[in-house]
Amino acid sequence: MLKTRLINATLAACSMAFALPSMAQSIKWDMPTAYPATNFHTVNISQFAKDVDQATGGKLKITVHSNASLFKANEIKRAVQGGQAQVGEIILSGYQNEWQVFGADGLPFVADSYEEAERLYKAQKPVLDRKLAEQGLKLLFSVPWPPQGLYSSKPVNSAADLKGSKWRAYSPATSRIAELVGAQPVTVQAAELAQALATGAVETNMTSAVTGVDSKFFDAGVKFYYDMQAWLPKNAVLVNQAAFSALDKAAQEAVVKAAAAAEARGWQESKKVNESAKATLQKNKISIEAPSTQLKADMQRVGSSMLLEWLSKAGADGKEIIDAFNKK
Ligand code: PCA
Repeated sequence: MLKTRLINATLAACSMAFALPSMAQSIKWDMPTAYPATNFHTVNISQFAKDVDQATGGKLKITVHSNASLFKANEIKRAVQGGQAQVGEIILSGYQNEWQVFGADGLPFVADSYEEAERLYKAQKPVLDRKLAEQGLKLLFSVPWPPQGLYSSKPVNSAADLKGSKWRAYSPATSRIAELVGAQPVTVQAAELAQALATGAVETNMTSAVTGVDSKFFDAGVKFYYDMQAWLPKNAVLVNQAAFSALDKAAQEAVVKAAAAAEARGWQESKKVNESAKATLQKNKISIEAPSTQLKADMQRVGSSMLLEWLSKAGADGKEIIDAFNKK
């Protein structure tokens, strides 16, 4: 009798010892991003983290590390793959050298409106999912940057005006544009762009209106924004598959649901912020202009040769995407 009571008491104590910490403990994920806390992508991601916290009753806490503070832009994917971070945001086209398909949305004038970007995403998604699964990763959501235009401190009327300029690149494709127009490509992540412009390490670059505002291009002598609407590169939030699988079913569902909401919200925000950012550039004396016929034709020629190069490197995966995209 005494023995039974003792055993019961011991068992109870044991189960308490195991139960208590797991009740009190929440799972903590780190989430590196390469963009400033006020950028619309980061605001969207912070809302995603909040939604997950709420839906799981605080069981899954995601800490967002913005502005490349935890890992540099080009290190984030490897960090999530290796489990140093459980979840993170990358710019897909930044990783084109690893696998061509990542760069499908970084090709000039292939998908150059929100509507086309959405169709390209649909065509790209199954191929991306396949590859990421092989890498132990899962795509949670993807949101485009606003259309990419050309910034310069001097007027640019044709590609010839870009010759020899120090051209900032954020991806293999933006480097390739520089090579094709005879500029000098320098890779600079967004978090270091303001400084690179201010010191003269960078003179020209293609990015969105919103990055021009984030990095205060107007304070660094940039005077012109040619609204070329050349492509809409996407950011993607990736989760380490093993970290995701370790969650209980309810938490997994909460993450997937919050991700779907973040994706829908992000696409809407991207459109909105493009308009407000252009207004801010203008207010700060950056002249927003349509590209000249010559500049447009020159850049379209650059785009056509880049598409051919890409198709030859991207093989069957690339063909699958472009065929699906062209089907409408
Ligand atoms: N801003 C990011 C990527 C594309 C964009 O619009 C950047 O300039 O790094």
